[in-house]
Amino acid sequence: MKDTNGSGIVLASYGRGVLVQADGTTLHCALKGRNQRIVCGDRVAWAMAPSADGPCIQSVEPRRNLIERIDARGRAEPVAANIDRLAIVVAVEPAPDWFLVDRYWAGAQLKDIATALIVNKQDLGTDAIASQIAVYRGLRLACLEVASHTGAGIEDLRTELADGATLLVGQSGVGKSSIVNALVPEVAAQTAELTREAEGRHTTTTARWYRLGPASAIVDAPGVRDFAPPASLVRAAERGFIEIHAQSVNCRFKDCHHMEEPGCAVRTAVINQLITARRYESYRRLHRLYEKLAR
Ligand SMILES: Nc1nc2c(ncn2[C@@H]2O[C@H](COP(=O)(O)OP(=O)(O)O)[C@@H](O)[C@H]2O)c(=O)[nH]1
Ligand SMILES: [Mg+2]
Ligand SMILES: [Zn+2]
Repeated sequence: MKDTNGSGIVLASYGRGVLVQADGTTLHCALKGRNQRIVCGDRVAWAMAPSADGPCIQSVEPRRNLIERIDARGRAEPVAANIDRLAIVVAVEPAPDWFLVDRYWAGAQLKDIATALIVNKQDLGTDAIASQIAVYRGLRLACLEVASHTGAGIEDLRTELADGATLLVGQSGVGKSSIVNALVPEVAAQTAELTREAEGRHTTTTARWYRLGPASAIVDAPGVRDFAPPASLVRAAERGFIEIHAQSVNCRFKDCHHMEEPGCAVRTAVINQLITARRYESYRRLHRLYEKLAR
């Protein structure tokens, strides 16, 4: 007999329903109401609803965290829940937007999520970006070089991601989906098919959750450029920049924003090249963005 209820994890959300990985099977589940907002990574309970002609979501477990992106109108839009690690993907081609990398890292820091940098397309060489990668290594950010096309570094990456759920972010074209394909080819093909069926042609920006191992998963999240900061931290962008946060204890004013204030130890550190000017510029941009969001 077929199960009439159970629990599972949401692989993708497509507006009118969600794709759920239940025990040994994958189900399309309808949402209970219009206001039920469910994202990939959510743990849910489902049941066959007599009124509906298929399984329906009954409840959602409390989330450990929720990653939200900022949409074009400046509003927070949920992307994925229960994330343990952010993996920022870059490549020599397309040329990296380092401000974007800094904002991703800062967004993760503000949510207490571990971060790693994946340098993909190693087969094309990495000379053009080596100096910037050295900056991140110097700041103790884990950096892994891989090539999803040749398989180079993929087994090391698998080991690195063996625990918990990792959210992949990065510019379009850096190879996020190719990395998922290199790690879990069968799962990737199956999930793509199942979500295509349900989504139709329109949605290309839905995050998708792929099981990696018994206790791990990888989430491909296209179209994420800025994370919504936790409201409580809107005025503390500096916590996303470890080297700026470290210098801030020496600023004259305790609530220094490191913008124009006199006696700012952060600006002195930039002049003395203890903080790279580019990272400081990233901080200033993020600070302005958060101020705009707070208004
Ligand atoms: N040379 C090279 N190209 C790659 C590699 N990984 C992905 N690509 C190419 O980069 C392009 C974008 O890949 P895709 O996975 O769609 O990127 P996404 O937009 O980040 O998901 C495609 O043309 C891939 O074939 C790699 O390791 N080496
Ligand atoms: Mg993709
Ligand atoms: Zn300061």
